[in-house]
Amino acid sequence: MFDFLKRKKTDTTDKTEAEIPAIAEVTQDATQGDKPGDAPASFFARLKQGLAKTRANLTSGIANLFLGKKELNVDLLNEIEMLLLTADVGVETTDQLIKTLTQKLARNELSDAAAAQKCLQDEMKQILKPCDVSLDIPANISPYVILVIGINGSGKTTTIGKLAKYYRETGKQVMLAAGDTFRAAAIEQLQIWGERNQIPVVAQQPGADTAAVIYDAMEAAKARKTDLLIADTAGRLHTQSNLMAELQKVKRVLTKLDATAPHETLIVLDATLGQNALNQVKQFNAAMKVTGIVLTKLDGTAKGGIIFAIAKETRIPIRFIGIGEGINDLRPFKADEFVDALFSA
Ligand SMILES: Nc1nc2c(ncn2[C@@H]2O[C@H](COP(=O)(O)OP(=O)(O)O)[C@@H](O)[C@H]2O)c(=O)[nH]1
Ligand SMILES: [Mg+2]
Repeated sequence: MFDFLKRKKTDTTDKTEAEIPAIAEVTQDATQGDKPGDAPASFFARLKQGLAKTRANLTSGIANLFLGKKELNVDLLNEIEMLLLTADVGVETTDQLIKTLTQKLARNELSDAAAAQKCLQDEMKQILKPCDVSLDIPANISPYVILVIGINGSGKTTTIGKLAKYYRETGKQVMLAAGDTFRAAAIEQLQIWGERNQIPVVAQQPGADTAAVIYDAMEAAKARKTDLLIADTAGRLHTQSNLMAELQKVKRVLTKLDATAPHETLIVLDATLGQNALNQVKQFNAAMKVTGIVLTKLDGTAKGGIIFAIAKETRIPIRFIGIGEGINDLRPFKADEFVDALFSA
């Protein structure tokens, strides 16, 4: 699909599904990262490339609209509005953006198309800014517990692998808890990831009680004086009240060992789901008080505009964004960088 994905895929041909049959989705590359000397493109370039579909739809469309138009008028604004809605920016957020443009137009503050585009860009940054809050692990909480939630397939387990590596590189000692006991493959997926990266994984048999697994992991993390414990969970459909009950139970048992745990309840959302991703965060938040968001799969979608709707409607910090399956494809979210990549030619 994209060049950087193609390159990574061919790098993994010597060790693939045959060796790890239960978890075809985890490639060697996804768990181990780039080979030494395999200089990855800068993250901005990869972000830009990852956002290609959203950009083609949204910002290139807007740029084309502006191209050659000397006159900014209501018709033009209507067309911009359509493009924003198509990219899943959402009705509320689109209204705000169009309103600002309309007002500035009426006050003759937009001299030309370039000024209008700049205005739109600035306004989009303002919408994302409140959610640009990084997840730093304080030294005085040990273990710091990140509880990872979200529906099946959103990218939880993959994201946990990437996060473990990310935080280990910042000097933290990391432990993982295989709390998705619903499928055997989910436990193995996390264990294989841990083995390859020398990160301990606490796991029990499939079908074991999730809260018990995570409680055990917390005890082990305390005993070993681990800095960071990241707990995976099952993601059966959020409409099932038993899932919410299970997650609430996890929270309850954690507080027995540390009244302030979990310190971060991190939801992983699949950007390709567009508006549905927004609905998910609202529903999980109602039951679990979500404190952070990871938005994955921005590389595979033209619906990347959903990030604006999520930011405006939830105001929950967007901690990381995922733009591919490789280890280097998850990065802390930066509002300015995101909008610049979206508009960059
Ligand atoms: N293209 C792309 N794929 C991703 C990204 N994050 C995760 N995935 C893929 O999504 C699929 C489901 O991921 P998984 O971690 O098993 O989801 P879980 O069920 O929530 O644990 C896997 O094939 C991952 O490689 C991303 O940012 N971009
Ligand atoms: Mg999983």
